[in-house]
Amino acid sequence: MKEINVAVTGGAGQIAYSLLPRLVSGETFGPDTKVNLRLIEIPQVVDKLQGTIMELIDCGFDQTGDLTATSDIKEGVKDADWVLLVGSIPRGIVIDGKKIEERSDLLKINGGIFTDQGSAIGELAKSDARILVVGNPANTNALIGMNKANNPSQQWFAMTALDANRAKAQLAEKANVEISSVKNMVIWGNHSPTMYPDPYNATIDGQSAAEVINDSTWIEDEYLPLVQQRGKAVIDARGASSAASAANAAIDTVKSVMNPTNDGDCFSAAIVSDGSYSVPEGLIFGFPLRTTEEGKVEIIQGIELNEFAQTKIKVTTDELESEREAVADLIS
Ligand code: NAX
Repeated sequence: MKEINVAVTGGAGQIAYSLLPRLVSGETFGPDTKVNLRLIEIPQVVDKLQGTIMELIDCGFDQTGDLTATSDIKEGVKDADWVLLVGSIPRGIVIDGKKIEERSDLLKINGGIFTDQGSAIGELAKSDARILVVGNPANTNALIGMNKANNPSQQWFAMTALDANRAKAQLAEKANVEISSVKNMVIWGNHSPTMYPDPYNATIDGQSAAEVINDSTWIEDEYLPLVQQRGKAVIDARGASSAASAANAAIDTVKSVMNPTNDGDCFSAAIVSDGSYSVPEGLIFGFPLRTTEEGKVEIIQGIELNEFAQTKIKVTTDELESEREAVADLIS
C-alpha cells in the first residue's frame, strides 16, 4: 500500500469525532493507501486523544496506519501530505474573564493560533502539502496561515463545501429532484452569512437551477437566508453546531482536490485570489474550482455574474477585505 501522512488539529472536537474514522477507512484516500494520522490538540485535552486512538484501532480498517497524538504542532505537521486545521477557539469562550463575542476579537485570537500553525506547516510539511482550514473564521485563518507558511508550492483551502452541500439540498428540495441532479454549485466569497451560494449558475439536469425553480422571490428572499443561516438553525435545533455534515464536507473537499472534476461540474472551496472575477488578489475567496487530470486545482473562468450576483459578491468581498485589515499585523 501507498502511505500518506495526515495531520488534524482539533482532534478531540466534535467535527473530528465524525471525521477521523472516515479518514482512515479507505473512503477518503482510497483502498490502496495507508493513512498515518497525527492528531493535534491543545495540551489541556491532548490525553483524551488516546481514547480516540483506541476507537480508531477498534474500527479495524486495513488502511489505518500509525496513529499518534501530540500538542506540538511541529511534530504533528512534519512531513504531512494533508493538514486539516479543524481546531479553533469558538465564539463565546471566556478568556481572561472576557467573553469573546466580537468577530474582530475572534479573528485576533485565532490569528495567533494560525500564525504558529502556518509557520510550522511552511517549514515542515511536505512541499506539495495541501491544507484545508475548517476552523472559523476559516477564510481569514487560512489567509494568516498561508502567509506565515510562505511556501508557494503548498496549497491552502478554506472550507465552503458544507455551504455548497446545504445550498444543493435546498435547491433539490424546492425543485423536487434528487440532490445528485444539482451540480455546479459555487459558493462565492466568505464562509460566513455573507457568502453567495449561486443559484443562477448552479444547474439542475444541466439547466440553470434558478430557471428550473422559476420563482425569483423564493430565490432572492428565502433561499439565500436558508443557506446562509443553516448553521444557526442546526445549532438552535441540536444545541450544538454542525459536526457530521461538516466532517462530511471536509471529506468531500479532500476528494474533490484529489480527483479530476467531471466535465460540466465544479467544486466549492476558498483559495487565494489571483484577481479572477476582479476579486482583490491575495484574499482567500470562495471560487468555482476544478481539479485537472494532472491534479492541478484551478479557478474556472468565464462564469457569468448577473447584477444580483455582483451585488452579493461585493458584500462578501468587502467583508473579507475588512477581515484582512483586522489581521494586517499578523500577515505583514
Ligand atoms: P469543538 O469545539 O468541538 O472542537 C474544537 C477543538 O479544537 C477542541 O477540542 C479544541 O481543544 C481544539 N483546539 C483549539 N485550539 C487548538 C489548537 N491551537 N490546536 C489544536 N487544537 C485546538 O468544535 P467543532 O464543532 O469540532 O468545530 C471546529 C471548528 O469548525 C469551529 O471553529 C467551527 O466554527 C468550525 N466550523 C466550520 C465550518 C466550515 O464550513 N468551515 C462548519 C462547521 C463548523 O462550525
